[in-house]
Amino acid sequence: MAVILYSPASPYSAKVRMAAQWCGIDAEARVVDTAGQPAELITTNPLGKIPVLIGDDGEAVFDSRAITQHLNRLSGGALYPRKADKRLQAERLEALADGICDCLLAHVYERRGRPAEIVHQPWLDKQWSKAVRALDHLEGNLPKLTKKADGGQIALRAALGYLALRFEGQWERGRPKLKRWAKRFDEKFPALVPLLPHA
Ligand SMILES: N[C@@H](CCC(=O)N[C@@H](CS)C(=O)NCC(=O)O)C(=O)O
Repeated sequence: MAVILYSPASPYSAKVRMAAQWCGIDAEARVVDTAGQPAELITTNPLGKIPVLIGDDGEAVFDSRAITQHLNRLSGGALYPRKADKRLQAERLEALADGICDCLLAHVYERRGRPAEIVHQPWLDKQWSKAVRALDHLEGNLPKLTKKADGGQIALRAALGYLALRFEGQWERGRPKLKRWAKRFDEKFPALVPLLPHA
């Protein structure tokens, strides 16, 4: 059986686990502690980052967008629309959602990884301002929730899950549509909810 190396709080991991579930692809989800850079992680992804998908044949796939494309191929196209314009929309939404996560992670790592006296506030502000701009863009250009989930919608839901986990109370005000969008996603796709980022 395939294996996904992941951590419960990781938004990119949540995205690929949700995507695998959506595609009907069985994979053993195995928690790894990236801080320890265990052999299982660095031998499959020299960057020491999660998620990593290890196939039945032992072949490792990373990063999360390579994994979602791989899952799409394995499932015969369950994750991205076939029509080029719709597919581009889904892939762009996924890039935006992952980009929000990149900024949020940079913010979290700056605070977690540095002694408090050398945390660089302008760097935190810059990362947060990018996330804010992207969230405002989404509030004004809400992605359509289609009957079938796609890689873009799943990535956005995972990113909003990460915001709820690490930035609770800091992003919701002024973005009621985005909040409602997450609720509607959960109602439509309840099987994916347990895979959202959690502590
Ligand atoms: N672009 C990568 C980002 C992966 C990433 O940054 N994962 C974080 C966890 S959410 C990680 O492994 N951090 C540990 C590290 O950078 O050493 C992807 O989409 O998979």
